[in-house]
Amino acid sequence: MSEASAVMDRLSVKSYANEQKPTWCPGCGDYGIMAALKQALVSLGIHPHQVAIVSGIGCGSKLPDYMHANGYMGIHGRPLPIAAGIKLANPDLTVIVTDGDGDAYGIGGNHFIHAARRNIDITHIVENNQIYALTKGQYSPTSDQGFRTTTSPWGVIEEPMKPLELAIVAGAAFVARGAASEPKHLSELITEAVRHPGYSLVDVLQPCVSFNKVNTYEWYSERTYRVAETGHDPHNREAALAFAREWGDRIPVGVIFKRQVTPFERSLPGLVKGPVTARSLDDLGRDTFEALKKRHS
Ligand SMILES: Cc1ncc(C[n+]2csc(CCOP(=O)(O)OP(=O)(O)O)c2C)c(N)n1
Ligand code: SF4
Repeated sequence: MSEASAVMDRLSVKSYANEQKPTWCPGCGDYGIMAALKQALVSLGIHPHQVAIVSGIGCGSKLPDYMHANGYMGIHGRPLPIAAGIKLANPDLTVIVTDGDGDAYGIGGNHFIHAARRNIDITHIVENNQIYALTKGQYSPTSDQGFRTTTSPWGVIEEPMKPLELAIVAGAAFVARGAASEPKHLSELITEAVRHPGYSLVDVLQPCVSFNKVNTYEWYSERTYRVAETGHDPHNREAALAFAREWGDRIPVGVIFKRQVTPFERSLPGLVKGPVTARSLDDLGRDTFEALKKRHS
């Protein structure tokens, strides 16, 4: 074994470290999420060149910058379509999206629904702090009713979105919730999510210590309980929907729902012969290729 490949084989969380110093506030829940993600990738035996981490815009969306791996920061709300393109071009790559609740469920809400429906094999980790943090504390789609913020000085009027319920109803293959304060449990959830074929959502309770003084570490820990300890079978859709709707005094964490699907890319006729990036243009026939090029130029 060469020295280079021996180094490659010594996979540890340090393999994912880079020189960038996070600009996250001390105590931000995003640190725990990044630690959990690194640990999950190590547990899965995935090397930095075998993964692409895609994000949008927001505090949580800075994560790809802080990891030594392929990464792409897109525009606000658009990481899912970017991740879909990356996965379709490179089906062997592990593709992970990390973004905030505003990015995922607000401006990116339509992409969220269709990612769940389409079931391309990607894992979506939502850093859900129930606030728009990067833009300094406006209410988000998951902010609780009555929550006072800069854009809701008299309290949020509408009911919050229930992302787990929406993901299940839209067709997601795997739906889980974790907590940034429990990185070991969270890394187990991410590991299972990455292994599960199709679109996998891991919604994470992520305290924002600067702009959300209500949904704090204490607030979450007083309410969360492990759904596995209730004997829940995540294949039971009706039971899963009931857990997905539960929010308030008790908040379930763990694998809420899963079902077997054939990921979209495995049924795509254009990919039957393998990734297009790995095929010769001559596969198409030189005349057909030139005719297509002419027609579209
Ligand atoms: C098209 C567009 N609209 C609005 C913004 C401004 N903006 C930047 S981040 C952000 C919200 C971020 O909130 P969230 O996704 O919940 O992430 P967090 O910062 O809380 O991690 C907004 C509205 C933008 N950058 N682009
Ligand atoms: S503002 Fe909130 S979400 Fe952003 S880095 Fe600070 S604690 Fe984290």
